[in-house]
Amino acid sequence: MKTALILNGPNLNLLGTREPAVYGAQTLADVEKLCAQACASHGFALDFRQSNHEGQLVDWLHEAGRLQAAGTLAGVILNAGAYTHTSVALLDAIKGTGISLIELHISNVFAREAYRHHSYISAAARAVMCGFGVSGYALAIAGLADMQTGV
Ligand code: CA2
Repeated sequence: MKTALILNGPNLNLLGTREPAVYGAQTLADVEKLCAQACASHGFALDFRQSNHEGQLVDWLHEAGRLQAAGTLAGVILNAGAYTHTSVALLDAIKGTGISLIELHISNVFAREAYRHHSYISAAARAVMCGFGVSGYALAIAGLADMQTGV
């Protein structure tokens, strides 16, 4: 069974506590449960993580590169939070490892402030998901399953 690695960046630990109009009322623990259900129905093991630290996310992307090379990783779903819009380091890590990665955003970043319209991640992502609320995590897991079969 391959693993779906789901990485969440800064402030996503605050989900469900503030800004429900933008991010919904579900907590990150709720999102992890939703992802566990979606992974179970697609035959993936789930590895779900969150960090507020850019370097930690870089280290996890490097780890993902090693797991992909070993054949045990289905792919990475990354909600890099605000680092999406600032981090060349994350872009370099994704490019440098060659991992198969889906960029994810809960909100529709293109309907928000102009500084959220540019992503450093997108250039190295296989796919981008945004604006579906936390359901986007389950949709991205379904997309990752399709990618395994070349759909
Ligand atoms: O829509 C998304 O998923 C974002 O990646 C979320 C980031 C934001 O900087 C991106 O532009 C879009 C922010 C995550 C912070 O989440 C919070 C949740 C509840 C309360 C406060 C922050």
